[in-house]
Amino acid sequence: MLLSRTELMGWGVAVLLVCCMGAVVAHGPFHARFTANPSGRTYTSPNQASSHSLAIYTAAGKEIGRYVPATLHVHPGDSIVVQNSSNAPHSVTAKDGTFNLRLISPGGSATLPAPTKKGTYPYICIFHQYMKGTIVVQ
Ligand SMILES: [Cu+2]
Repeated sequence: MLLSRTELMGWGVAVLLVCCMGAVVAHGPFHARFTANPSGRTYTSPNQASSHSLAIYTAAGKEIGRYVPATLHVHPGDSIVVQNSSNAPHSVTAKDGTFNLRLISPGGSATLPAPTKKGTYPYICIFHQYMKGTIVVQ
């Protein structure tokens, strides 16, 4: 059967699309996610870094925000996902300079690697210095 030029182009585009999708499935992030843990171990075993959540909410009756939980306990090298659920930009800035998430937009999030050294790390928001929290690495 003879195909018109338009039909040939249509087939060409279709084949190209299928190839691209194949490449994404075989080599893309989805594939990596399913094969990164072939041993079947869970991500919560004690030797692996775990993830913690730190939220920033608008404080009731106040204009800006507060960290929840105010004191977060983690292990060295864990990751801390900071979700800004308030109405203003904030930072998570260690008083001793160990870490500094400079700016998290309202509705945005950012990941802070926990310090590798055990200790107590008080932090503030550089925009609203009365906002205080503490990360305890133990
Ligand atoms: Cu702030």
